[in-house]
Amino acid sequence: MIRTNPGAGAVRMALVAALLLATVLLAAGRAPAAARGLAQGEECAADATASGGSPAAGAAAAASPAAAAEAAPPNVAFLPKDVENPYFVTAAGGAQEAADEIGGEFQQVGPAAASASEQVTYIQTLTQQGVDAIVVSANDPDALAPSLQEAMAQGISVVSYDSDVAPDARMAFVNQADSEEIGRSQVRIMGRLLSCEGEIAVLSAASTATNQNAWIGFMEDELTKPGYENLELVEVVYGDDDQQRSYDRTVELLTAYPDLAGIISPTTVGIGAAAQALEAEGRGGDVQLTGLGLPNELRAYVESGTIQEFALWNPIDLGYLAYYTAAALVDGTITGTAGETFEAGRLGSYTIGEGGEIVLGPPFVFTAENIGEFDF
Ligand code: RAM
Repeated sequence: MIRTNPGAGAVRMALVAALLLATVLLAAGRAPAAARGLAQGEECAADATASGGSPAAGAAAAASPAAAAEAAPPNVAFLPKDVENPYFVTAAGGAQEAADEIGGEFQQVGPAAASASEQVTYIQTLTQQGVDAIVVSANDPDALAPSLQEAMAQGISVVSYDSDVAPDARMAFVNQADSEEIGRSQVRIMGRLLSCEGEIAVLSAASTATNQNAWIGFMEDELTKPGYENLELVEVVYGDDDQQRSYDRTVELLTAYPDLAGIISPTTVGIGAAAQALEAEGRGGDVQLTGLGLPNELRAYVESGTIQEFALWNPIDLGYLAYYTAAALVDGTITGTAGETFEAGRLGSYTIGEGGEIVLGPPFVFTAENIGEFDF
């Protein structure tokens, strides 16, 4: 369920509050987080399917020589949403790894805070420098389009990764996982944690972020399915992938919705800040928190019980695949047309899908049981 009308929502809020109060009284106190929710495999909506795959799985793929390795080494520039975000720092490690394999050049440039207008300036500078390829994660799909189109007109190959730009402003989009699967699985996790009942909020990144907005769209759609009648999305707030702003938005949510039962934060910066805020406010494990985060940043919150489950993919592999995609465009192995295939080093062969999209793999759910296996 999605709250659209604040008036009607207030009535529902009172009902949910009464229900929650009754639950609390019955339980004679707050139930320990681990005791709440449906078991793994049980879902709110009957048609839900489980997420699969492991983010480490790609590393085991047989190494095969990349077609790009035989051409002149490419000069590729990555332009993430912001260069301070640990997610993009991690992805850059994979891009550097690919560059080293191919013998190409790699640089990562970009704003210190998520800003579309600053990204435009970087695109213009990279165009003047005449790099072979720009690989960009967009803070805004449309604001970046004219400068990227200009770059392509100058012969530069443009790839989006993580957060897409308008389709006519790039040649290919390297998506970390299927957007629909990411969005729906976030709601499924929260539904399981809350036994399909309670008020939830979303703490997102920038309000113009292509990837988060696509995921939130699928979250909202998932919530309209039978089974989610009592799971109510009360508000979507934006922390702009800024630690302090995300922390403040979390505290504001707790004040605005005293009965808030859960927060979904589909951004690595947001979920970490929300976990910190929940613990500081004494609400860790009481308000359920899930989202998309880096295991190394969330380990302590999983151990303390503030986060039971969260999802992600391997960002190192994302950077690695995006570099190989750029190299394949530069050497002419691909043009970005659906059906074309190319080799991406240790990740193996990839085929370009509809709309020029290349999907790294399925999202993976991290829990207390498996988080120790991951180091990124
Ligand atoms: C943040 C960024 C990025 C997103 C991850 C999950 O680091 O917003 O775009 O993919 O979270």
